[in-house]
Amino acid sequence: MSQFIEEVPDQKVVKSAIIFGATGQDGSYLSEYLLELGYKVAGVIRRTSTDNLQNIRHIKDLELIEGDITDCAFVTGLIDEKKPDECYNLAAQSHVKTSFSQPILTTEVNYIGVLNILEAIRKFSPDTRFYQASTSEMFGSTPVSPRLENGQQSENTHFSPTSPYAITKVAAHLLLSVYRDGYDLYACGGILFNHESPRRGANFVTQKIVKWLIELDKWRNGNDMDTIYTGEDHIFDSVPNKPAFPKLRLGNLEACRDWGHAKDYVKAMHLMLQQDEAEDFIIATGTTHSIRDFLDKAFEQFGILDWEQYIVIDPKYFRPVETEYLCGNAFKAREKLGWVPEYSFDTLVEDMVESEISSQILGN
Ligand code: NAP
Ligand code: G4F
Repeated sequence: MSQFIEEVPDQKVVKSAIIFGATGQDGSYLSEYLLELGYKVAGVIRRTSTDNLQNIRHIKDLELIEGDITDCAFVTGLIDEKKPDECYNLAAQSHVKTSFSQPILTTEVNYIGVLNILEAIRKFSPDTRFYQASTSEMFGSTPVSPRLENGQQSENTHFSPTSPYAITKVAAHLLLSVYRDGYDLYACGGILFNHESPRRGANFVTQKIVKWLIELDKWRNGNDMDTIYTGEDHIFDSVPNKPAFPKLRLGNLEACRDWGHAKDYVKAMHLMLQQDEAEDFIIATGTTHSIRDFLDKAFEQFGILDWEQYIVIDPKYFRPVETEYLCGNAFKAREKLGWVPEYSFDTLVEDMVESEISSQILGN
């Protein structure tokens, strides 16, 4: 039994969980979700010189523990001390483009970090159930057809990673079956397709677009688009002496992603650890959209239909190799976990835009 399980007054046993990567998008939603379910939750956060707590500051009852997943002594000590019922590894260098410029760091965090946790669980807390944040990026350049059934990647689709990030995730994912089969650990890989939310990091494409639109809207300040004209890199207003506004600079607009909402996806993580046997699952919406589609929908929220004139294609944002097409088949998760997403592509974009507008009004 977990050492930090406590008997609560009504005698119910409280489950315990550790979340590595608690400050991130998923870590913050998962912390909230597990606390709502009555878990005792400890979140691992990195010591930083600047604020990284914006996603979790509001969460009461989340125990914060400073540490780094690459520090074997820290990870081992933590797992040994807490012996949690469940351990979720959401910590990662999670930006695909950054993994091309920082491949060693990406490997240390995304692969060695996972080994540190698995070894600690194996040696000191073998009853702990482990969730690893695997990713659709592992499918990489899998051709759309004829290998894909219905144009969707499933648990049977082979991995063909196209970035250092994806390779670290494949390596970590392969460790899971080794620890399952070799040491009888309960270790699951959630192969999650892209999921976004108001808490998405600002340098992922969806949030980058939404945040730029909010700034454009503030700059417009009630002026309609008729009074605005565009140059090569900037947008100009007919109001005299008003500074020009920089256009939105993006890379590849043709790539397709299966975008869901992080709030739906953290529920699937939890479900995966409640099964009789540990298995890997695809978590996805089953629909895919290009970056162009996202631009259509996001600009439409601001009444702008001709978004092309506000965009600059900048080679800086292209990757050396691109994952062009992702669309997931979550049939197994639906059947075995009973998991069905609540958000659609449209409601996801609306939530991101509306939340950003509200947080601007509230000054958060
Ligand atoms: P995220 O917002 O970038 O969060 C990553 C978290 O990892 C942050 O809390 C970060 O801390 C922490 N971290 C980074 N390096 C660390 C280290 N050395 N030690 C300890 N913590 C460290 O990512 P996310 O979108 O929530 O994704 C969660 C996980 O799912 C990641 O593993 C990601 O690769 C994977 N994934 C994401 C998606 C998606 O679409 N979101 C899809 C599939 C898989 P700081 O706040 O201090 O930076
Ligand atoms: O938003 P992105 O950076 O996400 P990406 O590369 O798909 O990775 C995310 O999803 C993965 C799951 O499939 C996770 F494993 C990973 O941790 C992360 O959460 O880019 C999405 C697409 C790419 O095709 C990229 O080339 O948008 C394209 N893009 C076009 N312009 C851009 C930009 N991406 C970014 N970040 N910035 C741009 O300016």
